[in-house]
Amino acid sequence: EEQRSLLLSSSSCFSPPQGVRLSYGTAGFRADATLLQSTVYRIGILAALRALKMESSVTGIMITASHNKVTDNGVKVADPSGGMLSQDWEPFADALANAPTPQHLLQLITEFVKKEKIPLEGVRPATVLLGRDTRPSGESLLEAAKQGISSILGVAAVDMGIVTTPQLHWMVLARNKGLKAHELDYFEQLSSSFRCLIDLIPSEGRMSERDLKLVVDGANGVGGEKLEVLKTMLDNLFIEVRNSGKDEGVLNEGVGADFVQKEKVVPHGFGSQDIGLRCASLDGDADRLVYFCVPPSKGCSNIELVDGDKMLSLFAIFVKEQLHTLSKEIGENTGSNYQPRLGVVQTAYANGASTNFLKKLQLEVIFTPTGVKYLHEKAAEFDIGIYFEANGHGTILFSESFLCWLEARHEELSSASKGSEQETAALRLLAVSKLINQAVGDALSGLLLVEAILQHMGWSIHTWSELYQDLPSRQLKVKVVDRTAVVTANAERIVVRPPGIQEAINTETAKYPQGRSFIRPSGTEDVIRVYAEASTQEAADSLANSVAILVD
Ligand code: NG1
Ligand code: ZN
Repeated sequence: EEQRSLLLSSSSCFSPPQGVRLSYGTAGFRADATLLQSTVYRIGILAALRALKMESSVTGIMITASHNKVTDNGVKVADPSGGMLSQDWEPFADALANAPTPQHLLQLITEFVKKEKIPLEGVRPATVLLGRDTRPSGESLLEAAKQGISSILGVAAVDMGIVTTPQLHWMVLARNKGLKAHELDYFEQLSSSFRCLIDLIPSEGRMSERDLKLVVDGANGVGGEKLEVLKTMLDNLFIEVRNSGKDEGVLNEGVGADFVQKEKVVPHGFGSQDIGLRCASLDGDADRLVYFCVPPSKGCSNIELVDGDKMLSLFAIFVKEQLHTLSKEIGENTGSNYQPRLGVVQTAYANGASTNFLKKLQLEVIFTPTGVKYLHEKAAEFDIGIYFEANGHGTILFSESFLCWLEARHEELSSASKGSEQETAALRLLAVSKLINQAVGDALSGLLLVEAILQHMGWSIHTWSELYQDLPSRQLKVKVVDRTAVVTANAERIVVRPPGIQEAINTETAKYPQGRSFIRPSGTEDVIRVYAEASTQEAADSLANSVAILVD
């Protein structure tokens, strides 16, 4: 009864916006910030219930609209695992967001609590961690989330302040493992595992000071701010942060990983003074990362882009090399028969050249639909699963059982053959598992891993970039009345509805050497996305255009 009246009174302060239907898409709810008060309040309730349902654990709420414009905002929930909200709760999120009145809302909650058997009374207190990016609207939305959380008895909200999306997910995971989970602990873990990887580099590989310089575009968001702190804890890497959000620049405007990857031009604040330097770009909430080089001459405006596919390739090469070393025999010791399963996960947007490259490395390549939650889920099926979206979101997942085995193997090796290449390889893999965020893709930890591997290999960004040549590609979007009319299969690579379209796409594609094209409804915008690649840019553009006409 107390619970009922608490919910009724708090929800009466948050009426949903008129005439808009919100849906929990691939990245939570996103909309113009002025429309989100009631949604965020209701997600506060959901995150609190989720924490109770999962045996009074810790869940999280992140308020961000990532790479979208500064006036937008959004909200997503982190599950106790640190990953995205379990997909079977998404319909409940939709229903909550769209409930027209407090009475409807209360009824929905009552039914859901009953159906899911969520313990409301006599339970251990649960916690929801709250974070937000630098958007001005974040402050009041965070208040709304707090109101939602505290309208569920037995659940406390803890405000982590302005953090990157991956930091918030990391904190949720760390808290549920019973570990220290403050921002300083995060920085400490990243910087110490980075140092460990650097210390394990064979001495002949050391780079010159100039090669240790990296210029980072912070998208005028939270990532730049955090990197300014993190970089002071690093030796052997000299980071200059631009677009850190401290000066004039606007969040994501002409800057950031999404802009750089889609437009293939240098972000604001970069220019001819950076020719020859290694540059990287974060997105607005620092869960995406791309690398790039400023073009050598004025006439050529296209940057040399090193995207998520190439990060995946770099990580895969390094991990594979360590696994190989680890499996080598040492003298009489036959090593171990255990063969860890390494797999890589991509989406249809992965450049075809990257998929070929990975297959040539004899890696198991799996495809999933767009959306981190799908990639993450697949990667978690391997002992070591590496996933990346072409746009720069990705990470490496290590299974618990593999890490246990690796710890034990390392113990064994360090007593039998300390300093052997096998022992060093085990140490490297352990360090990678600590450096790379196990909850979600993380631009800051990804960046440190890239830097450590480049130093290990003694590679410049060009050597890395030249692992393979990207096929020219083009992305278009087509506004449609009803994007749900397009239904896809086979990890979005085939259209099954409306009938006939796939055949027409096939006919167009067949006209182009190395042609590949697909369409899918966006999960975050009201559009159909068109993707095409072919052997030349002109061909990719022309294929994309003719497929777009089929959609219209
Ligand atoms: P949609 O709108 O479903 O294409 C976009 C990105 C995804 C992912 C989500 C969430 C592309 C083609 N799609 O999804 O990769 O990042 O946003 O932010 O980049
Ligand atoms: Zn993002």
